[in-house]
Amino acid sequence: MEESKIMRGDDFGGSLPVANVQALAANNSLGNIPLRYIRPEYEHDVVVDEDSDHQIPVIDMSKLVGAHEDELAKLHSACKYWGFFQLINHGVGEQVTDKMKQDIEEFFKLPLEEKISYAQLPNSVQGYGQAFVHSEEQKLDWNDMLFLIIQPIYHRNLRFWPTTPSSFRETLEQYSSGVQAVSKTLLRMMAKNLGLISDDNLLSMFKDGGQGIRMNYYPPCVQANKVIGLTPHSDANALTLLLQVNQVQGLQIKNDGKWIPVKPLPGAFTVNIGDIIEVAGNGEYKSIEHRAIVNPEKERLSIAAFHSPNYKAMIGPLPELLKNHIVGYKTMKTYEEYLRKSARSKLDGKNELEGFKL
Ligand SMILES: O=C(O)CCC(=O)C(=O)O
Repeated sequence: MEESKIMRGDDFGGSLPVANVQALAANNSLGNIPLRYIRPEYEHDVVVDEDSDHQIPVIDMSKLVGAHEDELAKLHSACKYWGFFQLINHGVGEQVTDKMKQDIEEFFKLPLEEKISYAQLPNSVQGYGQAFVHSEEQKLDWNDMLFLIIQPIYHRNLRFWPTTPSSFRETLEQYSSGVQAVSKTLLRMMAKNLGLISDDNLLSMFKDGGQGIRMNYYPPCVQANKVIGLTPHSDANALTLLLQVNQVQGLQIKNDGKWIPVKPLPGAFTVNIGDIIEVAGNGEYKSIEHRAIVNPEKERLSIAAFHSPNYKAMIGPLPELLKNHIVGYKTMKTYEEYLRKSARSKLDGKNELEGFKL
């Protein structure tokens, strides 16, 4: 019994049930936003002009695969100095990404009664709802989401997989295998760039690794500058591939103490380094805080695909990288332990990873 619960990712701590934000926004044209969504703590944050040249690097995957040394060097610098980049020519077909966008837009348009048939259950991280809510006092994000574990297959719980639109499951299946292949290739390139003699030293951690997909819906908010779509956080996984679904921007990343708005290129994935790569690389690559803001007039949707090591893998700085360096991080006995801890905490910048720094 206990084993099967763990196998389905069902006892990661879940999230307390809170109001559906899409319904709240639909009934709230006057801007009377409940206090739990008002976030004065972000009021004085410095945000760089979105037309500034200070933008995350763009990496061309077709050149990486073609072993262009310049592009590999560009990737290394993007991972080292930014922890974020846009990936173009990644090889996931437009018909796959477009269908994924279309199906998730259709899902979020369904009546609330239909969507909540896929609602999270107590103690489950999967399903439709809101994540990382652990106390009645906690401030809330202006966001609803559908989170599904895709890999390894025995962690799936089809109970939470929408059947409307009817193509949803097949579309998600195709999309998830596309982005997983991209993430594997990127990890291989990163292993090379980190100077690992064999990429297997990094990739062995990812055998039967995890993939979770979080589909975000940010309704418009008349007091958009007072709420936050997604609290600043770093990702507790290895590598995230984000697809912006509609034309509304909202992702911001922290760089040098300021927030930089990301302007996604058509068809590109926005890729970011997660905590696990920061630890395995002994800090050479950094996982970066990011957040999502809300638009006053338009809804915004995004799809984040999180790629992680095997739940049973031991995670620490790779010994091969330590020859002339001081060990910067503690070793996690298993990745699962780290994941459980972060799933049971509210989002809070890079706080979870701080506890592993030496
Ligand atoms: O919606 C976005 O742009 C960010 C999504 C994200 O960071 C997440 O789902 O963890």
